[in-house]
Amino acid sequence: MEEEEKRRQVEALREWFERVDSDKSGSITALQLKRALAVGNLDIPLSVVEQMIRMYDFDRNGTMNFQEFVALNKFLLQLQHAFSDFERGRGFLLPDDVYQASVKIGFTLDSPAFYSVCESFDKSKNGRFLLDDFISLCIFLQSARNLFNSFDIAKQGRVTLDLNQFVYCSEYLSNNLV
Ligand SMILES: [Ca+2]
Repeated sequence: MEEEEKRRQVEALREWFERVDSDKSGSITALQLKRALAVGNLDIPLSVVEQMIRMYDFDRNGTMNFQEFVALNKFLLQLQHAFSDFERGRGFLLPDDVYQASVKIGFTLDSPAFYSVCESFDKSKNGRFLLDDFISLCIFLQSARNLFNSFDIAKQGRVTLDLNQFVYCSEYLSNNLV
């Protein structure tokens, strides 16, 4: 039964993927993905969609094949569930909910760092985070974490950067800001 359910989900994903892949190239571009998300009422800036693709572009060809898309979708579902757990029927999260939801996903930032990042993703500057704001924020946190881990080879939760590396990181992360 569970197998059957899984198979159906993959099939539905495959159908979605093929619709998004409008030129039938077997992979989807950032622009195609952005448009498809917009159809689902998610207004995600192109820079963030590009980052989503970079995070799961395992073969590094700049686009998303079905397998890569399945991995990305898994992460997006996790974000969606965390969002639903804390939106309490309002359709948006307040900064404290965003904090709790992000802890649930596994981000463990101290409050000052967290609230400062939070502020930059509050598009409408009213302290309300819609699902697309929340996704953009989490994509930023996740790519910051990936970047950090790539330097934290000894896994000590701490990195030493020289100026070149620092400039590289700043550049890399500022591309992910909305
Ligand atoms: Ca790819």
